[in-house]
Amino acid sequence: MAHLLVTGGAGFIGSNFVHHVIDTTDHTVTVLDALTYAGNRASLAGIPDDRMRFVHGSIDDADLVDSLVADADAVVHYAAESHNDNSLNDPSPFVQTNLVGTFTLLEAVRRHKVRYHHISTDEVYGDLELDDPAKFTEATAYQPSSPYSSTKAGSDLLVRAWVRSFGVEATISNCSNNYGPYQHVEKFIPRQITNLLRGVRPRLYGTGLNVRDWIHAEDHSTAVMTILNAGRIGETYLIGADGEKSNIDVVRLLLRLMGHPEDDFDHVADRPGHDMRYAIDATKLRTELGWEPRFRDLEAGLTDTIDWYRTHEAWWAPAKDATEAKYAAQGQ
Ligand code: NAD
Ligand code: TDX
Repeated sequence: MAHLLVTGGAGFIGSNFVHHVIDTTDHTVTVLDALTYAGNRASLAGIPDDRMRFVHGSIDDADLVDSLVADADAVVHYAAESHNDNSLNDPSPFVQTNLVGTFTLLEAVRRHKVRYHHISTDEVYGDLELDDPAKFTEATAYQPSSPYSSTKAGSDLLVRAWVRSFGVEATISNCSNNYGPYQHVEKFIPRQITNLLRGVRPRLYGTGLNVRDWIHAEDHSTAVMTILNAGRIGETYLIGADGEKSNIDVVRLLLRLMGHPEDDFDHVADRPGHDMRYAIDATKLRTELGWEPRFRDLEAGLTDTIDWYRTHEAWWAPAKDATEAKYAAQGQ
């Protein structure tokens, strides 16, 4: 039995991981989360108090972080500003949370010699051309495009330096696009599902030919647990489930699954600097650590995700109007 400090545990992927830990181990968890617009305490409902303690605070609060890290056997760091569009409007919280927050955690795990796992994204590698047979691997050079991805790339580099210079016991994972329940309605898939539930047509940026490599959040959680248990210190592991699909195909699939004509969507203004394609080669994780994804069928996964949004309007409705007002102001 161990005690994990999970940052960002009230967010989409962090809360999935906390539920996974509670359901599959006897570990206890402290969640440190600032409950920004993206955090939701309700995403952790049902977890007993003797298994999880919730601390409302920020990862850039050095004293708080120091005291929580001192009590932990391992830190799993999910907390971040996570939305590319927001980073184009105001990069400042991205620098503060993703860079200064990660620095604060690294200094604490260095002081207390605590195992650290760093959650990152495939976006640190920039993008691929549509007709390029290549995928990202652990050897791909960093070339981030947006303020979001550049701050995530910077945080990865801090981790690598703290491993090499100070002997911090860290691993890093870079995962592809996640989908599933509890994802904020600002993100592509929940935005379109909740639009359709409200009788609004889906909104596709630009041509919609951009490709994302989709993985279910539960598969992300099992991969992180595998790396935490068996990953080699200092190593980076890419996480992906061979789920490449163009945005326009995802929108058509959602429309069909929700009973609408497949061309019932609108093209809106493109995202500035919009990455064309992401694709993950997860061979290292699969062959070295034996991890395999469980959700291999995007259509089945989306069907369940649609059902979840249909039956959990109370969870997403409070954020929907403000999110759409932001998009409307930028023509999207
Ligand atoms: P999210 O926006 O849903 O959740 C982020 C959480 O972090 C929220 O609960 C928020 O309150 C919290 N947070 C933000 N700033 C904080 C601070 N200063 N101190 C403490 N808590 C703070 O994000 P997500 O989609 O769940 O992403 C989680 C992590 O996974 C991020 O590091 C992200 O870069 C990474 N990631 C996401 C994806 C994806 O597809 N969503 C893919 C790969 C990697
Ligand atoms: O309304 C929309 N219409 C649209 O066409 C929205 C919100 C998005 N898009 C496009 C932009 C992207 O090509 O859909 C794709 C996915 O968009 P997002 O959900 O914003 O994700 P992305 O920018 O790909 O980044 C996501 O994956 C990597 C997460 O938000 C990041 O946190 C993660 O690191």
